[in-house]
Amino acid sequence: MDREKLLAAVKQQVTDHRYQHILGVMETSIQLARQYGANEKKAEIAAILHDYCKFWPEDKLRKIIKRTPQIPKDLLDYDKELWHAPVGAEVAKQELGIQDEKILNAIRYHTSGRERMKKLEKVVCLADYIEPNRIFPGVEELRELAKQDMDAALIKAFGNTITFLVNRGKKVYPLTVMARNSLLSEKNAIRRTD
Ligand code: DGI
Ligand code: FE
Ligand code: FE
Repeated sequence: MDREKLLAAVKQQVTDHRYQHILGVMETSIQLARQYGANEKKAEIAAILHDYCKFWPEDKLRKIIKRTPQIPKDLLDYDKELWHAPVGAEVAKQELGIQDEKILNAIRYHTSGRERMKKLEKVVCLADYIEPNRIFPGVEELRELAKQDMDAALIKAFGNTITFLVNRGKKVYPLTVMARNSLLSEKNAIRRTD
């Protein structure tokens, strides 16, 4: 499917407000992909589809997680806000014909992150935090950092999310902690070879 068809398909799944967010993530993903050398076309497709299942009922998401061998079951023990990402990747593959594993992984990990994230995954995950419609304390700082250093911006973004969850007494999904640790290790490795 081309961009227009995918956009039309997504529009039917989400609210107008969420659709504006998706257009913002799409534009920001293309910019970040261009700046940091990821595939712009793949970034665009992953961004368009990243929140496809955002408003699917909790029960429907739970059922798909339970019956899909590729989706880790431990997700069910964590915040349901995490669920739309891996389910979105599955639906993109089964219903929208997306075969490219890099695109599917960018959708799959856009919320949780993961260890050793690929460039396309970083692009969509960071774009999701900083797209122009996002308003939260510290977003301007993240936008500035994203222009200088994508990894540093993601470390800050995951740090903010982890702090937010801890301050509310909520669990943190291990992949998010691993994503941040892994980005910090990548940075240290670069510094050690200086
Ligand atoms: O779908 P969006 O609202 O555009 O953004 P998202 O997919 O990044 O966000 C989902 C929400 O998930 C975010 O507000 C924080 C929440 N959340 C709950 N538990 C976790 C979590 N996010 C991460 N990264 N890790 C968690 O363990
Ligand atoms: Fe999302
Ligand atoms: Fe999003």
